[in-house]
Amino acid sequence: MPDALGPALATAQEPPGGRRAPQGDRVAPPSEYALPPLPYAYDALEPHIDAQTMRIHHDKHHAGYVAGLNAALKKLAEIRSTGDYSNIQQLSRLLAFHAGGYFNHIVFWNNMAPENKGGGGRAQGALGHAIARDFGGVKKFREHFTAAATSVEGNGWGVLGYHPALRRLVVMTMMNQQDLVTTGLVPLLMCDVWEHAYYLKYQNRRADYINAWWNVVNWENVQERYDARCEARDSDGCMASARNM
Ligand code: MN3
Repeated sequence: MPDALGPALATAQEPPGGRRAPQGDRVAPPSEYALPPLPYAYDALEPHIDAQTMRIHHDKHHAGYVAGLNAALKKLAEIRSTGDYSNIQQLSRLLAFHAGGYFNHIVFWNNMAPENKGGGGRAQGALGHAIARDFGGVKKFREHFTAAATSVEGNGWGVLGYHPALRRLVVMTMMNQQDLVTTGLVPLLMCDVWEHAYYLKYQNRRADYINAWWNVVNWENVQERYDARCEARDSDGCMASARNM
């Protein structure tokens, strides 16, 4: 075999997402997540949010989500090595819950600043323009967001987000904290596990369906989605700003 084909063959046999060198500004995840400090003093948001609330919220609740996220990731690594997936349902739920808690609060803390020292006022520039375009003005946006956030049943969040597929700002709510779609998750690979997606052929054997589905996953498309969607988001600052918070 000619030498010239060597590298091409090696590339073709490389597992998807495999041993390639880090590219561009993609940053490897930390081995353990840490609780970021508040970007201001505990009492900086007084009188609107009191210092004791901030102290407990950050030092106890947010810290708890960070610990939970690290514990879930560690446990998942363990079960991958043992191959015992009997707790996968609970661990998947815990990972989503604590990852949501970890990330949402980083956004939340950075979304706030002391009144008249960055807090208050209104959106300016391109964001202000987009709010006017997508909500009919700042007042309408504020009413909409307030009503939506107020209406959340039980624990949850109100969210203003940019939806990359809709290419517009949207207000969404989420119950609890693990519905990452509403905070801007960019889907790269999805498998429909509604019964309508497999029942006629596989009946109740969902695992058989998913095992078969892996044979038709278009990894080139998955990679293209990653490159296009995530790089585009980097260029408009969404992911870059999240990393820097
Ligand atoms: Mn909270």
